[in-house]
Amino acid sequence: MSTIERAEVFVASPGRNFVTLRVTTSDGVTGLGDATLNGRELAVAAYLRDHVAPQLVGRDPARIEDTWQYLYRGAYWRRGPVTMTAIAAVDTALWDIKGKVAGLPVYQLLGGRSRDGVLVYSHASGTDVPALLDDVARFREAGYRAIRAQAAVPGSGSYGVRKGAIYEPASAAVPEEQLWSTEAYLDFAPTYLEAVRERFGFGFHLLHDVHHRLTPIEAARLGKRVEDCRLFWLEDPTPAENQESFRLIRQHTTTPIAVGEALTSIWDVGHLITEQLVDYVRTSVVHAGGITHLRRIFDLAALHQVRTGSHGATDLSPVTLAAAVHLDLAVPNFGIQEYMPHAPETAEVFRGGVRFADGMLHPPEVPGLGVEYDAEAAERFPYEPRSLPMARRLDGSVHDW
Ligand code: GCO
Ligand code: MG
Repeated sequence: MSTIERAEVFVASPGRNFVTLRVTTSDGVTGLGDATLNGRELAVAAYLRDHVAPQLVGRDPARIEDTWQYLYRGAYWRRGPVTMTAIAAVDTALWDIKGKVAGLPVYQLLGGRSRDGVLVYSHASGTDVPALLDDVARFREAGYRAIRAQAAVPGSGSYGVRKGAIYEPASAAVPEEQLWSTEAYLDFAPTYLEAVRERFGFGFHLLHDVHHRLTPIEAARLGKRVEDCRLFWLEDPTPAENQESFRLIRQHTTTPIAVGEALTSIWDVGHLITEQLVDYVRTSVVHAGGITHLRRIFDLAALHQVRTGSHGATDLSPVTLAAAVHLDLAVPNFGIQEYMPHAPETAEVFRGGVRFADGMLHPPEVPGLGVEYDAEAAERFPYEPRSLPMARRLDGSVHDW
């Protein structure tokens, strides 16, 4: 029997920080898993190195479900982003190994294709409305069929607006403090979403991310106000610790709602799904326990007419993106996949990966996930401490970023 011989953890910053797990079997087969938790990278690296890797050695790499249960139930302590990201990395690496051993791309192991390609959306943004409109035009020309639009709120801070070519919110070792005014945002955001529809029409999907900034009643007001923009979704309108709070938004608007990029388990989204309080679930391979657990969430969602819309910002590595596309291709209730191209340096370390064409992503047609890690090249990009920003209201109190 083949056994797990090594589980190595790499931390490097090719364009941004990534934590990567590489599992090697006694037959010399390797599998990769992404373990990146933005701004908390070293916590997951230590969890993997100190607690998980020693328990993997000698185990059967083919027993994916059993390993998931062993790491989840066997640890006694449950859920949470650090634990679930570490479990995700192991799970993803084992799916990669299973695909390589079988000689099949991972989507074939998940039931095969349900569609020809994976519809993606990318991020258009601007420091003002004209800059946003130029950016939307650029994404339209590049062939995107779905575009998220964000503009900086005048006189108040923002989120989701690119500073350079790549969107990268983790800006400094100590969190940068940004200002926030809900009133200014609620007055301004609908005007630029309307400006996008006025200039470019309705021949593509338009999305918008609220980034947990509103209360349920404020979110209800926004959703109602932008109904004529026919958004594909309004994302994270309010924090989701209290899943029941989405019912109030639902009662007031037909604008579809997406939630889940910061949630890590089926229990964090179960009520949202079974009560049909959202339309899209945004949990990801890397932060929600790997392919095994995400598939479980997506299957629950399918029973309740909730579609998928996984997180795919640049802090999710090319390994996660590939794993996401394999799963997106297979599940019946796929909705859309977030996609932001990585920095050029990222491709010097992560070789291979997904292919973009005509607004869709396609998986690598090779055994496994189709991404390899160049550990030697990674040494040229040492880890840099970076945190996500935080937000304060105009009176100085802390708000949700
Ligand atoms: C998105 C997200 C990101 C996150 C980031 C956090 O919708 O893509 O909101 O911009 O803030 O990925 O790590
Ligand atoms: Mg988001």
